[in-house]
Amino acid sequence: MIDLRSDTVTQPTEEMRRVIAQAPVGDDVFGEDPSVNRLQEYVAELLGKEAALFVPSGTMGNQICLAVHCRSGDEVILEAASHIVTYETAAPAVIARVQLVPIASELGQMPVEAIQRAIRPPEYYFPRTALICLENTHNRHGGTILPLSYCQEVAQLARQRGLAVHLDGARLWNASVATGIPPRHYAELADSVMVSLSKGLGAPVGSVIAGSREFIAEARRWRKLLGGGMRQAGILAAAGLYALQHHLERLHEDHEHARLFAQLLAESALLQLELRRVQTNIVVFRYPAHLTFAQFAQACRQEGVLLSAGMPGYARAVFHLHIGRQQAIDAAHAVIRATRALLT
Ligand code: TLP
Repeated sequence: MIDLRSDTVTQPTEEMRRVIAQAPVGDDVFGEDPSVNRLQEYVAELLGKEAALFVPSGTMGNQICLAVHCRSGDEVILEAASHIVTYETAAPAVIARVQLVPIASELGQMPVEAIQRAIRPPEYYFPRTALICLENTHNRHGGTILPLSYCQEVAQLARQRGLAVHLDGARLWNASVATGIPPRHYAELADSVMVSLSKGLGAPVGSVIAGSREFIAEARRWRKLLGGGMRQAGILAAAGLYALQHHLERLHEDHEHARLFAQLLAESALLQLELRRVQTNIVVFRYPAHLTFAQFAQACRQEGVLLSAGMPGYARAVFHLHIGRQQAIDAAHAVIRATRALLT
């Protein structure tokens, strides 16, 4: 079975498992886990931030950042198909107790004028706009990269209007490897950044949030409140650090495989796909309109490929550590075979 449902499905490699087994650990709620501390320092450095905090998941990382930036009742401007809007079980309404202001976009880039219009004037009867969130790469739009110049424009607007910026950088590594722009150049445009270790990098668990020392001190309180204060978490952090040191550069292979897969689907003309969207390790494509996703996915599964659902009418294939070039080719042929069978 070729599993393209997500880059979260990767298993720790043999070497990573050895590193996990040997990781020095301590009680991280006391701040005494050397592996967690090393990872946090490493990521803070990589992102050019004062401090960083290891968190169990990207979702918790995003939610902590929202809670630290906002007071309850504040508004958060973010892209309409963003992960925070779509896949975090309305947590912003429950945890930070904020109101989301979703702005639709083409490739994950909210038009700057639309952001501008969404910022509330400072009248006492309006909600208070507190935060703008960006997602880079953008998952639902197909792993699309927010150009640095666009991020700069948004950051400048935020600064002018006294707003904070949070970057959901679950796949910032992919954006960085694809463009050659170091992660810190994206990160410096945001007040807080969440990066994942458990996606393309192939670590089993965890994300890291980064920001100012003061921000991270407050984030640590929220992490504890949410039950995310872990004890000998070094066994996880060590895997994350190993992944950053050994699996970052290879992400370009995933991008090549995604492109190859997309090109083969596009050539078949049975499936609709916009190649301009294929910028990193994700491929989103339309399946035949008369089918449900479940029907399409089942047919692909029978041909040996697992896919996940994207936006309504779209399937998603994600390339990762365990998918080689030949599997990318085989997967494309299998999806084409499944589609042909469904259409005849
Ligand atoms: N994305 C997962 C699913 O939740 C959809 C995936 O398979 O792509 N931000 C972005 C942009 C993400 O794509 C994800 C996970 C998260 C945050 C949340 O990370 P976790 O799963 O660690 O909570």
